[in-house]
Amino acid sequence: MKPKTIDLIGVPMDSGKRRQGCLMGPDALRTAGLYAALSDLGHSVTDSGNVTPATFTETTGSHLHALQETIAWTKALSDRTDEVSLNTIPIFMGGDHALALGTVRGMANAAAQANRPLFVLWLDAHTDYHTPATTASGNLHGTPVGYVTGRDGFDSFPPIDHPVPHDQIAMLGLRSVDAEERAAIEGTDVTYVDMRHIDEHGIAKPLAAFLARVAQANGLLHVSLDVDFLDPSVAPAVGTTVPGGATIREAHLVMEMICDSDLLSSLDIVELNPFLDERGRTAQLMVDLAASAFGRRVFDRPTRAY
Ligand code: 6HN
Ligand code: MN
Ligand code: MN
Ligand code: MN
Repeated sequence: MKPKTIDLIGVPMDSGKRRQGCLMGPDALRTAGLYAALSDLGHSVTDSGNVTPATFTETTGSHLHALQETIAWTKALSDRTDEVSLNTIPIFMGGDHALALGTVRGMANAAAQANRPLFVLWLDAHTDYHTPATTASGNLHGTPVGYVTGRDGFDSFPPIDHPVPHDQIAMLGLRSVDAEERAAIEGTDVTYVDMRHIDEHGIAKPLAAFLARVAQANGLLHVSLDVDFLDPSVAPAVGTTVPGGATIREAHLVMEMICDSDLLSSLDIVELNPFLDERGRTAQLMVDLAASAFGRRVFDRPTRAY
């Protein structure tokens, strides 16, 4: 892979759900050596520090948790993402998955500016396709895909000027989908790949097909990596553990294929809760996965015939 310019952007956002701790995520990724892992691969890396939201006043009486704070973060993050040059690859170090309301909205604006389609690869146990009206938990980290596709009900959030078309989204790793999400998403062209499909057919096939579509369309590719994509036995530092997730090797293969495609334009690493980690192993795994997406290999070339 040719050397890239990478911008590490810390997003200590914790408002997307009630269980706290993701605000420590950016510093855990820094401590686990994200900067060095990427610069050792020959890339030009900058750590731009952390984003902060504007001040907000929380309203009470809503079934939505920390609504105003999440709106403030969404504004700050989409403004920050609007600014990124498409010659730079931002890595958003979360923070919980509600940060994707802002990062994907911002990338959709940047893509529209450049007259290119934005594709989104969602690596998650969950579809995160709720709206403020359908979420039973009231946790807005369950809503970013609903928001960026332009679903109704996000009234006080920044308007979605460039909705991401459903057929430009692929979800891998699904195994916990609420009834309302399922009913809504089944009628769309989202490529949703659940764990049963991965068990039966492998993870490479659906991913290769999606990456081929991105390349064909000269698209930008935003990847949103939720820690709970992985099985909790190997990635315990997350509040929303769901057994039966991707293995370490499946996750590395995904990242290696993303690297080979040379299509990656932005990356979220989300839901890392260092308070729940075991001796930093989840933070370390996330750093290693990021390194795989940027060219870390055992060998550069396949073995010769044997
Ligand atoms: N995530 N569907 C559940 C809810 O509360 O709406 C879980 C959401 C998980 C959110 O994966 O970032
Ligand atoms: Mn803007
Ligand atoms: Mn998620
Ligand atoms: Mn999840």
